[in-house]
Amino acid sequence: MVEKLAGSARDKALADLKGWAEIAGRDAIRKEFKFKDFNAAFGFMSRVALMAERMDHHPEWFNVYNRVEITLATHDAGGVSVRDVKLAKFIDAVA
Ligand code: H2B
Repeated sequence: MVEKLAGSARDKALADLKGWAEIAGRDAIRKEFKFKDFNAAFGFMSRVALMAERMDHHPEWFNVYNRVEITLATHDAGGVSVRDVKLAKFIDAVA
């Protein structure tokens, strides 16, 4: 089972991520993405969805037209783990 990140390992991992913010009152990270239109937003979501399935690690997300809000947390660990950091980096690479 994956452990949630803590201490200096957590600080270092989160410092590597650009634009991802910790959520108040919950151990999770969040970022908002804006695209040209719905087609671009949904194309992005499709690429993330395929990777999420491959990783068996899934985002919590909300889409309205060209805007996608993504929250990442590892439910099995009750917080942010290396899996979230890995998925966040993939998401940033395809955005
Ligand atoms: N996604 C996320 N974000 N956290 C999890 O703990 C998780 C998941 N667990 N996707 C996976 C699926 C688990 O429920 C299945 C049974 O492997």
